[in-house]
Amino acid sequence: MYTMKLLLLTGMLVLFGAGAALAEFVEKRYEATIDEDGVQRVAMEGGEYYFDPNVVVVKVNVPVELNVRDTGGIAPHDIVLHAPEAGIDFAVDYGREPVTISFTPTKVGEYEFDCSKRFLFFKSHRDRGMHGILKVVE
Ligand SMILES: [Cu+2]
Repeated sequence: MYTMKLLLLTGMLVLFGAGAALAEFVEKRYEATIDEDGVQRVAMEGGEYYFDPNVVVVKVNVPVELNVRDTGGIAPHDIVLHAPEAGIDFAVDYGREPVTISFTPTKVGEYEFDCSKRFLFFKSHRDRGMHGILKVVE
């Protein structure tokens, strides 16, 4: 009986460990360049359950166009970033067709974005790995 309990406990620990490993944050970094028309364009994919890139570096006081699209999973996704003090404030749904989000960051700093979706009582998309950082630099 003791052995059974031990096996059960070990199994649960292994499952828990696998779940934690899935949510591990692996950095996919993109440093935006400024196009001839003075806009920094970033193409981003959001899917189950990641953003690619998930670390985006942009210059302060230069307009940004963030093009976000889904890769075609079943779950709907959005991208949310609330930093009005830095001129960045959006919450946008997107699908397979890319959606363009335009803003001009006005303050150097690191701003977190994520997907706010959650299905019923399951873990939120954020907890499953759908989050990232917008780094605004000089
Ligand atoms: Cu999502």
